[in-house]
Amino acid sequence: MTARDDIPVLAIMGHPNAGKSSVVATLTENDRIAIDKRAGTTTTSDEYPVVIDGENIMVFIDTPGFQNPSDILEWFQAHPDERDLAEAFVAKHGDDPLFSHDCALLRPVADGAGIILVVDGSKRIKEKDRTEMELLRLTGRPRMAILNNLTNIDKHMPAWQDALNKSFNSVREFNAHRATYAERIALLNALKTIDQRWEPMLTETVRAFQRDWERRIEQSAQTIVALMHEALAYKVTRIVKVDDVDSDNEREAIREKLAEAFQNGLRRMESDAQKKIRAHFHHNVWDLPSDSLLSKDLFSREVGQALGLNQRQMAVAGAAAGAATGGAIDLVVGGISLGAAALIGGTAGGVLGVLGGAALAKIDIQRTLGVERFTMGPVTNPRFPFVLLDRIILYSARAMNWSHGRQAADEDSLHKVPEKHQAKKRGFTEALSSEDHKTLAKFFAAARKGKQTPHEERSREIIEGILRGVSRSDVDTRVKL
Ligand SMILES: Nc1nc2c(ncn2[C@@H]2O[C@H](COP(=O)(O)OP(=O)(O)OP(=O)(O)O)[C@@H](O)[C@H]2O)c(=O)[nH]1
Ligand SMILES: [Mg+2]
Repeated sequence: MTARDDIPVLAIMGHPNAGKSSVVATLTENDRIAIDKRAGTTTTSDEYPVVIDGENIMVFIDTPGFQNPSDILEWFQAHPDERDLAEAFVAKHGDDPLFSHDCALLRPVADGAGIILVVDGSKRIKEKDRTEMELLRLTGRPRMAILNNLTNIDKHMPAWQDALNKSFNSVREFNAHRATYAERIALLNALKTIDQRWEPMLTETVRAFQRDWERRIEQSAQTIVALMHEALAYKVTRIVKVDDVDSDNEREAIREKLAEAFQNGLRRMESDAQKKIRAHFHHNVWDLPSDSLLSKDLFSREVGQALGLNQRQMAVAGAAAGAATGGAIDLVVGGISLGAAALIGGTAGGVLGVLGGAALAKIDIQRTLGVERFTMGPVTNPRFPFVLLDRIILYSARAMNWSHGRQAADEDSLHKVPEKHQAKKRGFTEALSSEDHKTLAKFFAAARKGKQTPHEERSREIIEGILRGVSRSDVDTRVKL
């Protein structure tokens, strides 16, 4: 069997700059692999295992591009009696500095790896390509070809399909920059067909991938539920000597600072949860364009308008969760009457977008023993939790669907959503049933009071359901990222 210790080993081969390292990075979810627009980036054959539960379940070997494929092919053709041409070639030339590049390239194959040839399907086929295909065919190893369409020119694709079909057991289109989880699984499944003997082993590998993905979804849903708990029960307190607040201006300044601290606390919680989600999906490189909804302030108008429930949905969900979350806002707190603007604090303009005019939380002022105790929180605004939830799901969708081979590349950016599509897109929570809205609203209401509720379990399931939907290939969430 052409595998090491019963796990599949595949060498990724092809022209310099065909996108080999990008394919390896995407398949192994490793965004630290060197990828560059200049040819000749990879100079040695490097192994990248896929590790699940501390165990290697599969190995990909990134190789340098072919330099002199015709030399290798000539040697292969001149030695028709060799049983294993790659092995024989390396055995013969391993010590010869003139062939060091060719040997670096062929060694993984000589050692038994299967082959994935990566070609740039947007370019015309050249003689050198045919030479590479033929020499890989002659190795006799199980082999698949990947058409990685680098520039979206597809007029050459049929010719590639024809040529590759003659020498490869399987030919697939796979875009290293756009591939989703579902497409990665489809590719692994297709690898089963390149050699029947690999089937049982690959079936196990695919299962391990699926289990791991499912676990990440569960972990992410847990991270999200924990964020909702923390954010909704959050309070900030400032204690000030009565003598230091002897004017309305001073009191107002304290309220503003408190509101600012409250918002910052929520921003920090969101960002901590984002870091966790990023880690669940193995992202180290993380660059967002400035026009992404994820780059905007949590309390900005854009975020408030794009995410969360609409007014009608909000009314239904709020009613189900009781008056506490239904939007009834007690403007008289601690005996001091406060206008809505005062409740919101100094950044009223920004906050209004998210909150639809209602305060984020109440400020309570208590006077005892010569001090005034200003407390803001917990969140009373009924819309805010839905906005926060939508945004962390949006973040998760990006983490789940952003391929690791893409790294920070932003050509043909999916972020630049044309205006005409923007209005049609709905937030994730908006698309749920009103039953689910009610369940979530009840969970949020309990979380505000720091209480447990059976609605939490169901809410976690709802969130898991959304995340599962996001990683299905037939759901195009990318436009929203
Ligand atoms: N648009 C687009 N660009 C891609 C895709 N795959 C790779 N690239 C780009 O193509 C260039 C070369 O990618 P690499 O993965 O470094 O190619 P390579 O075959 O490993 O190159 P060498 O190591 O130099 O042989 C980089 O600029 C990548 O960002 C793709 O699917 N779409
Ligand atoms: Mg490379």
